[in-house]
Amino acid sequence: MRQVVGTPSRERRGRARRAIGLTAVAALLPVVLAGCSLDDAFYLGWPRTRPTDQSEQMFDLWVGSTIAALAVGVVVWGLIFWCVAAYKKKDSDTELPRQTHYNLPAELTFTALPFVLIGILFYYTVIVQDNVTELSEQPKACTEVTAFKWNWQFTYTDENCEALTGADGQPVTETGDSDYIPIIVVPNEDDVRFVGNAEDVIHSFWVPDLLFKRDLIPGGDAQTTQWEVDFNSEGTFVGRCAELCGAYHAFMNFEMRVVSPEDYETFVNARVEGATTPEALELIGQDPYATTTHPFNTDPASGEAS
Ligand SMILES: [Cu+2]
Repeated sequence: MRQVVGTPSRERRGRARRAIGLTAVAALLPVVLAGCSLDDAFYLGWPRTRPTDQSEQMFDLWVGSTIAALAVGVVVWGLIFWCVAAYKKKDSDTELPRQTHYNLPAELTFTALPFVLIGILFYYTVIVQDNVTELSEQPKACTEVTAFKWNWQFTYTDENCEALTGADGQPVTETGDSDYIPIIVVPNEDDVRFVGNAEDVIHSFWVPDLLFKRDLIPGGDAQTTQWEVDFNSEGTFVGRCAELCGAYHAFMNFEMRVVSPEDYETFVNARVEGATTPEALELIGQDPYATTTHPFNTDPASGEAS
């Protein structure tokens, strides 16, 4: 026998209000406890600056997916709470209500709808992923990235990714050590390529603002990996190793400077002619040393490394 839903009692309304209040507090707690502003909460941990076209596309994909997931969530939560409220067992209920198992149209809908949603997400993911992994026929600039325990070496190259030779007859490189954060300078242009390798164990090139990381796997040419980005703004960004590679993995930082193409040209020419990185950076009006991170003392005796 189907029961007619009666007018909720005052007590029940009070309980509902308390439940809504508790839900609101629970939703706000993470924001308050994490010490974030409401503005930060809506960024969901993503960096504010996204200096490449690829990072903008990835951010848009994430925001779109989150909104779609929230919309599905609101519908599901709405249906759950509606059922709980509308079909709650009342004292006057003496029989089970009408049972509606095996409703074929409803079950077909619930099966087909997720496939449609997954299909839409898959479609946009593939488009963005293709753009992120795409390589141009001819990059506008190229740099070699070599990771080793526990630092980075960058080798400046021409547009064909052939190492540039300096005044001393050696490749023009930038190498970090325990006292020096290496700085990689790149032009604010489209199609800037990186050619990555690892010397010893697996490392991972990661610039959080680019929303991009790529594992660097030892194994010589067979494991060489390449990626490209289209920069859309200048700036200074911290870089890190994103693969747990050993004792000083966490200290394996570098800095990326995105400068105008003219400054990049001036910088690279100065390096080829024998200037050090700090000297060449000062020549283009940049800070000579890293500003986003600093060297860590890796001497265990100092106590700072732990
Ligand atoms: Cu590493």
